Amino acid sequence: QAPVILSETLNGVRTLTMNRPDRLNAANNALLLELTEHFRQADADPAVRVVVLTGAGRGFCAGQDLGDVSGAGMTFTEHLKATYNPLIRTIRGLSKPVITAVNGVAAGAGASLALSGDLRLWAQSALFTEVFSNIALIPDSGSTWFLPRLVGYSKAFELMAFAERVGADEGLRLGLCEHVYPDETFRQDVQAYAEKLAARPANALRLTKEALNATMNSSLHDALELEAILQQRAGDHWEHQEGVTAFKEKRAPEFQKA
Ligand code: T3D
Repeated sequence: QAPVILSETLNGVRTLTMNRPDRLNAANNALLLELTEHFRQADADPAVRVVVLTGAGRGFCAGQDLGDVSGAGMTFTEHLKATYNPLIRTIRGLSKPVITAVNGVAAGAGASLALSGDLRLWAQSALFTEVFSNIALIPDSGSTWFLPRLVGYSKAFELMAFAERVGADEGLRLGLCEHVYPDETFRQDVQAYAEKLAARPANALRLTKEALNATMNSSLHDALELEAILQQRAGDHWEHQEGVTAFKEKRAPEFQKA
């Protein structure tokens, strides 16, 4: 049987591919648990500087596998707490940047996954839909947190209430993704972008993520306090010295040392 998650690493970029293409990579328990484990492994592996999440075939992820709603006899609450919630927390808490590379349809919890990346890259044929209300469920796996922060409360509610389908051009306009690339070159474009990110200072980006995630819920006062603490940790790191030295020597900094 084919693995539900494919993993490959190239030039510091680990690409995790959800691999149930005949179901548009709809998520069953095996996919969710294995994906979480792959993210944890990538976090612990010093060879990995950036993680990319994408889907095999024409879909990114069609959300919960509807042949297996709420997963093997669990209540919805139990299921979310055992599978989706740890996955989303792991992605957002990862000490390395995560790129969600949305190659096709991202529906339901698949839309939440698409939003969960630090950076979101879409193929021209990407399609985003908070499809939950079509089956009279509420958006989960972080959508109620991510989406209003990107598009505002009322637009988020509209997308959720009507399960509207958002294509790449509108997704870019709404800020659901940072860049859209042609389908034909999508994988190469994502890899090139990820390699550029991998060349940035890893320690500083880890601390930047920590600060950004904390500020999502904090006051300006708290954000300033935390910045002051994390800046010390960035400034004490060799990367900072390299950046300053490179500036003075009028050369590009080298952050990606073996
Ligand atoms: O605890 C809990 O369990 C609650 C958690 C809930 C989280 C959620 O994600 S709820 C939302 C679940 N997802 C959906 O409701 C999406 C259902 N799918 C669709 O609406 C459409 O398939 C899409 C909009 C995603 C794509 O449409 P289209 O026309 O491009 O493709 P299609 O023909 O509908 O689908 C292709 C195949 O994938 C098809 O199988 P077939 O006929 O070729 O054998 C279809 O049944 C299958 N598929 C698509 N989505 C799912 C799925 N199979 C199982 N589960 C799916 N979610």
